[in-house]
Formats: sequence, structure tokens, C-alpha cells
Amino acid sequence: MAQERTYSMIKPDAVRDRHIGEILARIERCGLAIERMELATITREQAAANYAEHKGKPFYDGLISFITGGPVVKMVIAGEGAIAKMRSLMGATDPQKAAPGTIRGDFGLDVDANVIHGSDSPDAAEREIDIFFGA
Ligand code: DGI
Repeated sequence: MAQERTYSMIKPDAVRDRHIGEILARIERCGLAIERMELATITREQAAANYAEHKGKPFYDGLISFITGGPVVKMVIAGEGAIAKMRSLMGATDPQKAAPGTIRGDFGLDVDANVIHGSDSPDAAEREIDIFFGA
């Protein structure tokens, strides 16, 4: 597996519910390294850029309000196969369908508040790192 970087973000529901420590521990335990990390409230412009593919869908406005509604933990995560490893740690998008032992399966409330984001491809990772940390 190739050495990769990915963008991940602990969402406002999980920050509010004090799951940051447990989520960081799971990321580190599977051999990934946290290269950059910042607690911040993201702007509507950053949220819109990150979720451009969903613009116009019924859940879009709620998604933008939710993700900008409180602080998140922005991260750059590095390691072998980091993108796929993060996606499998996260679990399915809908926490009701995510397997037990995954971050969303264990801490997710519903698909609107699903705990964590992770880039789904190398191109998305570079684009999202640029959106949230700048060039
Ligand atoms: O990469 P993921 O976060 O697993 O999933 P995605 O890129 O398809 O969707 C991004 C976010 O948009 C997802 O974390 C939650 C929200 N979302 C996606 N599909 C739905 C949704 N929210 C609602 N309410 N309903 C959906 O069908």
C-alpha cells in the first residue's frame, strides 16, 4: 500500500459529545499518524466547497448548517493506505448501518450527525487539505 495523506474531520456532534479522545486513539492505534490538527469552526464557504457534490440535494442545507454549527477537529492523517484505512475505521455513512466497532457505528446518532468525515480518494484528499489548511 502506498504512503498517503488524507483529510479527516471530527464533526460538531462528536466534539459536543466528548468523543475526540477516543476517536484520536483509534486513528493512532491502527498505525496512522496525525500530521496536522486544529479545533475550529469552519466557514460556510469551506463547507460548501467540501460538499459541492451534494448541492441541490434535499439534505444539503441541513448538512451545511450542521457542519458549521460548532467546532470541528480538522486533521491531516498520514500513513500506508491512509484513505482506505480511515474509511474502514469510520464505517458506513449512515450510523444505523455502520458495523459495531466502527467510529460511526459506535458513536453516530443518525445520518445528519455521523461523527466524522474522511476523504474518499487521493484527489479529494488534496483538494480538502487545501480547503481546510490552505496551500
Ligand atoms: O463520505 P461520507 O461522509 O461517508 O458520505 P457522502 O460523501 O456521500 O456524504 C457526505 C455527508 O452528507 C454525509 O457524511 C452525511 C450527508 N449525507 C449523505 N447522504 C445523506 C446525507 N444526509 C442525509 N440526511 N441523507 C442522506 O441521504
